[in-house]
Amino acid sequence: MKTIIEPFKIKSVEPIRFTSKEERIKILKKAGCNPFLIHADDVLIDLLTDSGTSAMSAKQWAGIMEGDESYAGSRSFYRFEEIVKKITGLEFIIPTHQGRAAEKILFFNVGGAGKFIPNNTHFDTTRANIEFTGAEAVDLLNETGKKPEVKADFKGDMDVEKLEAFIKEKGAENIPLCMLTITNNSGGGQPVSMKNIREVKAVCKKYGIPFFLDACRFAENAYFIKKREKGYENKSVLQIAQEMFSYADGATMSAKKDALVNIGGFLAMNDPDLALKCRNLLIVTEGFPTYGGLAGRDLEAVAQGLEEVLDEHYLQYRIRSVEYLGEKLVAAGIPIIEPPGGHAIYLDAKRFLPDIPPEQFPGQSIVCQLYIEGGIRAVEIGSVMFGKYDKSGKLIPPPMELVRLAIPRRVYTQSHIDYVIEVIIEVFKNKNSMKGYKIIYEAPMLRHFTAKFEPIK
Ligand code: P70
Repeated sequence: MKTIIEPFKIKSVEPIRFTSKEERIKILKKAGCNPFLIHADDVLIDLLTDSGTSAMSAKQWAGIMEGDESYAGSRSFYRFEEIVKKITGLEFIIPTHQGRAAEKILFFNVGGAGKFIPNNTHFDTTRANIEFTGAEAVDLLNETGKKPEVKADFKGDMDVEKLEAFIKEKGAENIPLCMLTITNNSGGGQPVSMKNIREVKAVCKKYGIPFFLDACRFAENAYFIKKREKGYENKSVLQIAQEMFSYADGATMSAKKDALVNIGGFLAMNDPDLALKCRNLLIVTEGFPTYGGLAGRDLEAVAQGLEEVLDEHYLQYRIRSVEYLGEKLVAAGIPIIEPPGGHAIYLDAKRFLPDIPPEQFPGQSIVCQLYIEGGIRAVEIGSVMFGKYDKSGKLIPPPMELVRLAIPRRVYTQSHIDYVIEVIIEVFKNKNSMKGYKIIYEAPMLRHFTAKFEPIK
């Protein structure tokens, strides 16, 4: 087979700024060793997130001009609503400015003290929005999904037996809804199988619990199903996505991922009473229900992006380019979550730096070194992002210590990725000189965004 190429040509370019290693050491120190606090102009290759960082297509930019900015009943809203309905089959489509706004509106209405929300793995904002209402966010990932070194097709699957046991233990009346995050971001961008979606739905149905998808990366998940699950090889990605959503009673989506836009999201559901409550809250906090905190042009770009993301040449290139990065790192002996996920490669910091314990944040150490060595910005997904403290103030670490290299959609070429590979190999070679870190400032919630660190002497 020939090389899988980028299925686009480049019409507009944006220069990136080169800095010296000495400059980067100073920049990082000034930013409290937290890449979230570095100016983007000081970053050479930005793999902080695949969220809101996509390159839009010429048609999306044309849509920006076409956008209808009417306050109520905008034409762009109806185009957006039509495509979201076509993909999800859901009845009530509520635009929001991004994923967490959809989460806030949903959980404000269904959450609260004494309630539990299960998921394969909640992402940070979902967990935070649930906990903010006093409810508990519970992760019920299958055991294989927690083992970075074990290769399996659907490491994002929920443990269905655990789900049923959990419902029996807590009582269905205390579980206002159950979620599945597709693909499972905190667990390595791993897909969820159609079989698992069906089984989770069956358990939810048995106990009368609504089932929601966190659908940020639904198209990437659908493509993995096409490639890996028997019976789906000849279906289109659209058909697979439609089947996935056919089991759902609702969905939240950050359009900043698989809708290929820089801002946007939605909340969708079939329950008219819940939709009414959500729309009423939307009006108070986000905007009128036909724009939900977005401009008409943003809705137009989302609608166009949702059409483009289902193109199988695009998805083949997308999944292959992430896999390419993963393959080269594995060949160099660098520990990553295998197999590669859909939107990112996750370095396994526990195996990368076995001598630095979770209390000294091995993932943060790698993140800092990648920046110093090559101007690459990555993000820690481990004890910094998900660590909790017990009553005595001791860290309770999450199951994995990871560093995520998220690949923005349609932004970097193969030579950018080759450079990233060279830098990671260089850092890995010199890993014995790397230090642990300590936190010198942290906020009470979502601390990773603003925390400050210092290397341990
Ligand atoms: C990411 C961003 C956002 C997200 C998600 C899932 C599965 C909901 C949301 C919220 C967040 C992030 C993390 C680190 C650095 C920068 C940004 N994920 N559900 O990169 O959506 O951001 O639109 O409110 O992944 O994974 P939104």
